[in-house]
Amino acid sequence: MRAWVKALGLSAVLALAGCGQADKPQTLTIYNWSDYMDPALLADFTKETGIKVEYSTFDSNEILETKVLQGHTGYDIVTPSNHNVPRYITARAIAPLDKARLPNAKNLWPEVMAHMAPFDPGAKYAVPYMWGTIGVGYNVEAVAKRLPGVNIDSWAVVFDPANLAKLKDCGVYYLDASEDMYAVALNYLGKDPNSKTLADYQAATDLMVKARPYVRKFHSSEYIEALANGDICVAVGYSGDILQAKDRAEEAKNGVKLDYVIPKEGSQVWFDVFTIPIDAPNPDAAYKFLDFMLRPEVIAKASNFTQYANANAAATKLVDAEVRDNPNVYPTPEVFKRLFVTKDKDQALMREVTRMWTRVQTGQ
Ligand code: N2P
Repeated sequence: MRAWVKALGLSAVLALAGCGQADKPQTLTIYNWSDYMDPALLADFTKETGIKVEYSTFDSNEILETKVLQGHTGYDIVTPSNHNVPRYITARAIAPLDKARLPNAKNLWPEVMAHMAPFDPGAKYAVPYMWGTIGVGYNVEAVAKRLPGVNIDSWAVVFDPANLAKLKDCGVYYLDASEDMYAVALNYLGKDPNSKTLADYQAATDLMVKARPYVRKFHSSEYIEALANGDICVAVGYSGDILQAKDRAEEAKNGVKLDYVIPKEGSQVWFDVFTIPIDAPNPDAAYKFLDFMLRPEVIAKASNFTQYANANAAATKLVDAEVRDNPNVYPTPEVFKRLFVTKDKDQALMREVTRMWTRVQTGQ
């Protein structure tokens, strides 16, 4: 050993050479949907592995996709929905997975994997996390007062201006998520939710432009609190989010009674998946986290917290009965018949949808 190495001491030299990583705590950077992770699980992961988790959130696929397709996100894990994945793969924005590093993938539910197959052939890029539906969350009493005798079982509650006019004063929110909103609006109009015909999107735009004066806000996560504390009475939202709102209101004992409905005309079922960006700074930590989340006892806790179904067959029996037996979380085969999957759109159609969605939001 040279004299200066001896003088500095070996560990200092290793640190200078960038080999001293063992002393430095590792970091895992996760970008996930809001209200979508039990913080206790992140703490458990850190306790077990020593890997610190930097966790941040988004609330729409559109926000996530813009970032991920640009690259250099600094994230190790991101969580798009099924219909976004093909565009991520084409853009080479996410890395193919080394399955040997995910032994717990054996627990995944074959039926959920079959739904994902068209989006990620061979399950090469994505590990399913949670899945759920889009529907209507509503304040039972406030809506009954304004729409007496009306069954709250149709998309007409949120798309028909005659209903909306009566609900305006108590507050209606729409998701700020163009693909999700077009899918359910097209379906309500009796059109293919995966239509590639611009005239169909035009008709859905007209429908939502007419509804817009009665919509207080387009937002994809604030409706949880707003419903729970009685600030609004109706929201087009994601199943588990609305069920979380219902729980928050019950815990607050504020007299707000909420319910969630998957309208009779049918709705979208979506699957959110963990993926690793191609330039993830710490893919090793990402693999460790993914395999941790694939443990049945871990993912069951995640579902208990989020009120979304997970994609782990071995976990179903470990999920709280209250969550597992709720058809708004785990839809029965009967309910499933009404659900459709949104397919991926090419960039040209995406551009049109984004342009029309701006019209909906601005009313012009
Ligand atoms: C979580 C919403 C996730 C559902 N707040 C959208 N795919």
